[in-house]
Amino acid sequence: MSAYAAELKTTAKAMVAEGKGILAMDESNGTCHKRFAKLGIPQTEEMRRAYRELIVTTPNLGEYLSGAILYDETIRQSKKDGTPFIKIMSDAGIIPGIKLDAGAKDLAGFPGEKVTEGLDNLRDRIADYYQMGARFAKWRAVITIGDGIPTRGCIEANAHALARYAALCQEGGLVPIVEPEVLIDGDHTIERCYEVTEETLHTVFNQLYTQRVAFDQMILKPSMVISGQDCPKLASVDEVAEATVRCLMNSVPASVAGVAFLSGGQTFEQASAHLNAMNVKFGGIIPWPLTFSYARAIQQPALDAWKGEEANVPTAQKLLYHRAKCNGAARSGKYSPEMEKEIEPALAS
Ligand code: 5MM
Repeated sequence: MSAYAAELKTTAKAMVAEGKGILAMDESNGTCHKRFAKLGIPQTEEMRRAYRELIVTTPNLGEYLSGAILYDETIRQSKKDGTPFIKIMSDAGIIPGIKLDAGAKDLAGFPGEKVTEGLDNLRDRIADYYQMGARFAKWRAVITIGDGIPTRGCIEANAHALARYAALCQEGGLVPIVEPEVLIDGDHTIERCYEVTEETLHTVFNQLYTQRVAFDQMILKPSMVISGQDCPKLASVDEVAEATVRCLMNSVPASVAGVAFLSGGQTFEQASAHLNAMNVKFGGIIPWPLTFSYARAIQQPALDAWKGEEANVPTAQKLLYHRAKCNGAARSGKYSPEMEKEIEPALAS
């Protein structure tokens, strides 16, 4: 048992607190630059810092965010006046987390498939991040659906790495977010997504058990069971909610501290509606809190409005706060599409 077991349980519970969820703001520089490039924002360290300052200084964000996942560069950065981001977040009641994976790389011998790297030296990195103030971590594995894929080789390699990462996190005092993402890319049906997600989750939990990971001291960050984005027949909100909960019920141990979904390329309204439907329809029977750990589905409207201009910061912050609020409501089954109309008057004021 980890020397940190009691602290890990407390942190994990706080991460999935009622009405709150997690913001993923852990884009590596490459991903951040892709998003900046689309909007003509200069791809520099200072612009990355300014954007993350916009996020962490958004007033009252802690009302709806329990935590935020940072990137290595970001956890070391500060506001222009010198206040470290970690302090601003902690003062706002937002637990700092850190991305620990080194990205998904081609899996040797398995064309079209990836394995996530980053296990080398991980124990020492975890100790450093704990010292800096991080209290949870994230590792994302990527599973692609296509012709003849995913293979067992890919699913097992990723599940093993996720479990090794999670065990090291618990040893070092960080709650592991275990993120096996089944990509939305492709024309597959929701039924095919169900099969792949179920096989992936069974394999991941088998490996977590084998590596002696404590389920009540970890958070699962899965993708939803959803039609591929190019599928001719897209599943409805209720179908996604039903298939996702059925899949989790068949593969996730009841003692897992919480489930925080990724948005994976859904629109921000879809991401809120799907999470809400799961909590409304199944909140009474599921054993774990279901919340969000979205990146694009929270950040995108704010990034679009900011465009790299200081003058746009207040508008961007209102948009960010509003998306956090919508998803905080979805965490409790209290979101409605009507909430989307609240933002217009707020922007005018
Ligand atoms: C923020 O994006 C994360 C991946 O970053 P890199 O690819 O740059 O390492 C990603 O893991 C993210 O945290 C999750 O996929 C959730 O993001 P979405 O946008 O799918 O909600």
